[in-house]
This record gives sequence, C-alpha cells and structure tokens, in this order.
Amino acid sequence: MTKHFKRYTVTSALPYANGAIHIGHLAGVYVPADIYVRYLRSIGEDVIFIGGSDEHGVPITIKARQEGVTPQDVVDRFHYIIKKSFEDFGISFDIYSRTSNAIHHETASDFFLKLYNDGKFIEQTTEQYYDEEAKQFLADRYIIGTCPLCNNEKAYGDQCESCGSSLNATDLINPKSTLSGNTPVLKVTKHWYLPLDQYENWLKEWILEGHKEWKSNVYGQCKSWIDQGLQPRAVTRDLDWGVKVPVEEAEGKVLYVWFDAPIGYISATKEWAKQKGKDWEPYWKEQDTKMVHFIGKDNIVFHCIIFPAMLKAEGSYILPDNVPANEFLNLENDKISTSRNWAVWLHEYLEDFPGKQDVLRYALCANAPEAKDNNFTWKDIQDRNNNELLAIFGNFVNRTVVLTHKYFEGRVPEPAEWTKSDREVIEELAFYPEKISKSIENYRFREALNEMMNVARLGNKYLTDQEPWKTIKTDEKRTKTILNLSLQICVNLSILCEPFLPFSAKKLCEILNIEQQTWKKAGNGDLLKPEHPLNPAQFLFEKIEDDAIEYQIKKLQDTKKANEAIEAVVNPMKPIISFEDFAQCDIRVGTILEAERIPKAKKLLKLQVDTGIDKRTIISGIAEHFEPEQIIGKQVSVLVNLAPKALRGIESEGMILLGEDHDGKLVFVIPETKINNGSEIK
Ligand code: B3M
Ligand code: ZN
Repeated sequence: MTKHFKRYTVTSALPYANGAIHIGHLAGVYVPADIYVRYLRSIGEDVIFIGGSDEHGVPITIKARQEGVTPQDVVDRFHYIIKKSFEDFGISFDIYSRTSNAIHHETASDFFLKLYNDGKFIEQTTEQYYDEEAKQFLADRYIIGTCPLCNNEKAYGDQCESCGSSLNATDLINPKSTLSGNTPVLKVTKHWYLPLDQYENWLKEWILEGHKEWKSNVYGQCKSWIDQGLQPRAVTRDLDWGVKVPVEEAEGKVLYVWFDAPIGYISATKEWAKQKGKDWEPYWKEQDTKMVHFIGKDNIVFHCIIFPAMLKAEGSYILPDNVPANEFLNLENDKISTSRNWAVWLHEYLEDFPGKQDVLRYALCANAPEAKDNNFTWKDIQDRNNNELLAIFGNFVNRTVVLTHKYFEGRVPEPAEWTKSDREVIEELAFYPEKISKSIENYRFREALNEMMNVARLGNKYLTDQEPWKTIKTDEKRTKTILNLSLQICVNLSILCEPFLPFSAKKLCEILNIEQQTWKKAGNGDLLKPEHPLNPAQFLFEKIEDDAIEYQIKKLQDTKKANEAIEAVVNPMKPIISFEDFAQCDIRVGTILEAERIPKAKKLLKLQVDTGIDKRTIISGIAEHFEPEQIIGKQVSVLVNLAPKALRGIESEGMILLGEDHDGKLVFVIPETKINNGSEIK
C-alpha cells in the first residue's frame, strides 16, 4: 500500500562553494532531482525544491589562504558561479540559498543549542595539535608529515594521498604546521560529540528493517556502516570559519561543517517561506510530508545516518522517506577530478554548445550512474543527439508541423474516422504517462527517459508508416486524420518530456502555440482542437558534427598532457642513489596467504605473506582498493628488510609494492610469470 503524501520536500546536496559545477554533479544529483520535482509539479503536488551552497569547512579556508583572500571572498565568488550554472541548465530550485546567510547561522546555532540543552551530546577532551605561533588548533589538513605506512613525506593529518591510508594527525612522523612551518604541540581541547552508538539500534530498525526499498547501493552502504558499529562523532571543531558554537565555554570553536550543512536545507526552507509568506514548518514536521534527499554516493553516511540521528535527537522533525543516491560518473574512462581539470564544466559546455542544455541533460540522464559508476564520452553525447533526439524526436515533430503548414495552412486538421492502426496508436499512447510516472516515482530516471522517447518513437513510426505525403495526392481526409493524430502525439510529448527536456518542451509548446499542459492531460488523443493555428516550425535539435566532438576530445587530451607535465614537476625523480644503496633493499616475491580487514581501520588490510624466507604479517593500506578474498593467493613483491612497525597495535614486517595511477588507483607489482616465493627482485 502506498502512502499518500500531502506535500514534498526535495533537497539536493549543497555543493561546496570552492569550485564550479561539472557534469558529474549534474548527472549524479541535480538532473535526477530536477526531473523528480518537475514531474511532481506537473502532477499538481505541493513541492519545494531546496538547494544552496555549502560555504563552510576547512578546504574553503585553505583555498582562501592560498589565494591571500578571506574565506568569504572565496564563497562569494563561487556561490554566484554555481547559482548561474544551475539557472542556465534549468535546475528549477524554489530557492538556492547559502550557508553563510544569517538565517542559516541562527538556525544551525539554535539546533545545536536545543540538543545541547536536552543533554543529547557527550563532551570529550582530547589532545590535538596546536600551532603556538599562529595561536590556533590545527585542522588535520593543516598538518603535514611523514606517513608511517609508506614514508611519503607529504602526508596530511587525516590521510596519506600516496598510499591512501586514513591517518590520525598523531600518527604522522615529524609533523609540521602548514601555517607556520613549525612543529605543532599537543594541547588539550574539548569537543561535543553526537553519540551515534546510542542510535545504532534505532537506525537498524529504521533503515535495515524499515527501508528495504532503498536503492541497493544506498542500503548496502548503510548496512556496512551500521554493521561495523557506530562511534560518537565530534560535531564541533577548533576553527574560525563556520557557525560559532553558541555556548560560553566554546570560544574559538565552530560547528563541524557536516553538522551545519544539512541544517542548511532547513534554513533555506525558512528563507523560502519568508519570501513567499508561507509557513516552513509543515515541510519539515508533518508526517504527511515526503522528504527526499538527492545526493552523490560520498554523502550517503551523512544523509542516512548522521543527519537522521540529529533530527531524531532534536525530536520534532520528520525523517527522509528516501535518499536515492547515485554512484559516480567517469569522463572518457577516467575519474572526474577538479584538481586535474578532468571534467566538463557547465559554463564551458555552454560556451561551446550554446542553447544545447537539453542535449547534455538528456545524455547525462541516459547515462546516469544509478546503480554503478558509469562513463560519459563525447562520442556518446554526439550519438544520443544525432541518433535519438534529432533523428527520432526532432524529426517527428518537424515533419508533422512542416506538413501541417504545407497542406493545411498551419491549422490543426479535422480528423475523420480513426482506423484500426490509429486506434492502436491511441491505445498505446494512453499507457505512457502511467509507465513514466511509475519509473520516476521509483527513482528510475533512465528507464523513465527511455519510455518518454518511446512516445517519440511511436509517433515517428506512425508518421513513416502512414506516409501522409503520399495520401495527400489521393485522400485528403485520410491525410487530415494522420496529421491530426501526429499533432496530438506532439502535445503529449510536450507534456511528458518537460521534466527531462524543459527547454525543448517550452520550444515545442511555442511551435504548437499552446501553454504547457499538466501531466494528467497526457495519454490522450484529443488535446488540440481542429482549426487551432500552429506557429512556424523551428528545429528542436541540430546535428552535432564530428569536428565539434573532435575539438572536445582534443581539449581533454591536452589536459592529460598538461597533467603529465605537472606530475613530472610535482612528483620529480628522487635524488640519485648508488648501486650499494639500492642493493640494501631486499625485495622478494611472496604470496598472500590470508587477508582480513582491521576493525575501525577503513583503509588497512592485515595480510599473512609467505616471503619464501618466512611467513609474516604485513599491514597494507589497500582496503579501499581490494576485497580481502580477491587477493588471497596472489603473488606480490615485498620489501622484506623494512624495519618493523606497529600499526593499530599490530606489528607490520615489511611492505607490499604497489603501482599508483594518476587517479589514485593501486595495482600490485607482480612477476610476469609465477616464480618461487623468496625469489629476489634486483
Ligand atoms: N558539500 C559535500 C559535497 O559537495 C557537501 C554536501 C553537503 S549536503 C548537506 O560533496
Ligand atoms: Zn602513506
């Protein structure tokens, strides 16, 4: 039994205001959210669509430092760039707000205070690195030192980007503050924690029992988090950029960005309500409101576990009904990366393809990474445009309108009797609105898009089969009927394509000389009255030529070359060593006998390795790259005479050699053919 909801609150992840928006964002979050919302509006639901910029967090402060400006300068610049990109692509927010707004600071601050006063937090004192010269505590990203696992000298306090291990700042050897270059000292500091462990049973019940219908990628990630056991999470930070912690003893502290950012959805709703003279509370507090969060997969834990726990702790809010997170979109088979400029930026796309927003929306929806990571290629966008949008949708509409002008002075002709084949088309047409609704309501947007295109296919085939350009010579009445029905299909398309292709829907309505119709009208062969005058034909889509695509591919190839050149500078050859130095490294072929995860160490695997000399334990920072069972029995190269080191209380004796790709992908360095364990590599 499906519950009926009276109103919808639809949110989409608040992008960090320290960079522009690219196709990955659009495909993963904003296009699906926009399709969903436009559809809901079309069926007449009361819906608000919330967006905004996430303007806090350490990366923004780092960018500001690097540029010698204030964090506010950084977010001011990007907030407007991001907002404009969304407007340009028709992402139809009811409000696009920002978390540096006063209303947000007040809302987040009050939210914290309510939990604080209700005793929902626990307080913990820990020792954290402090820069005595800069007189401030150091966020993990402000500390650099040597990674205890791979000896990379530029590891951050939270992560080594060389071996991928997640670290604690205190794990680093020879830590330095990036603010002053000095060695930081440990100093006691107090923070407030949300005791997620206390919500574990409730989350099990609510998600694992109560939301089995969630997408399997989302459900699976939640289950794995909950099964690992939840820990208290600090909700405050020693930082001077963010929402001030509103209690006396918290001088110099702000709310953790992931505590305030989701509250941004609430603040934005309040701001919207104020502008519209409405009440915000039903959208967050009434049980007959359906709340849906659209996000990317890296945000799942925050939206499915932490934010719901916050809402539950507060007590007066509803919880999300669904969190249809997508996986990631790759670009030309490589991971999208802002720092390597491996992306298609929305503003650059529009410069090169003005007016073709719907083409990108279409290609991204058709390739949306709904169940697994997916790939975007320029060739695919060309094919989708030329072979689908243009050859089917555009061609059908254009032929219909042009012929109506040619034969009937651009007026909708009066139909005669429907024939059997006409009736079959009308019957088929009647199915689509329901079919498409069902797919959209189940967050299957690719399927919905395909069904919408089936309506265009139906029309295109009907017109081709009926050949009105032939019947006009012998049977005017029949020709009138064919074009009448074809025009009715065009109106249906203008309704059904609107969530996906809003710009084309608008153009189509202009051509047909009608207002945008609502969803419930669709499925009907009787939407245009005879004699209704059409406007002149215009092309909905245009061919994308090979050279336009080749230009884009060349642009990416140039980026790749530039990245390789930068890589050579950033990661230059190490100083020359003597043969004797090299000969000191004892590298052997070994075989992995056992592999297991280490509780609470997301990135580490504990391996038993047969080195030919002995069997020993080696801890390796590869847990995010390989499943344990997948590497058992594998031959690997092992540095066997590395000084042993205790990691998470386990002694690691040696190191497995790995190759690292530019995008951080790790591969084992292995002998080409199987050889004996213990064989020397020299
Ligand atoms: N700004 C992370 C991101 O852009 C974060 C989302 C906040 S949603 C409340 O991936
Ligand atoms: Zn490392």
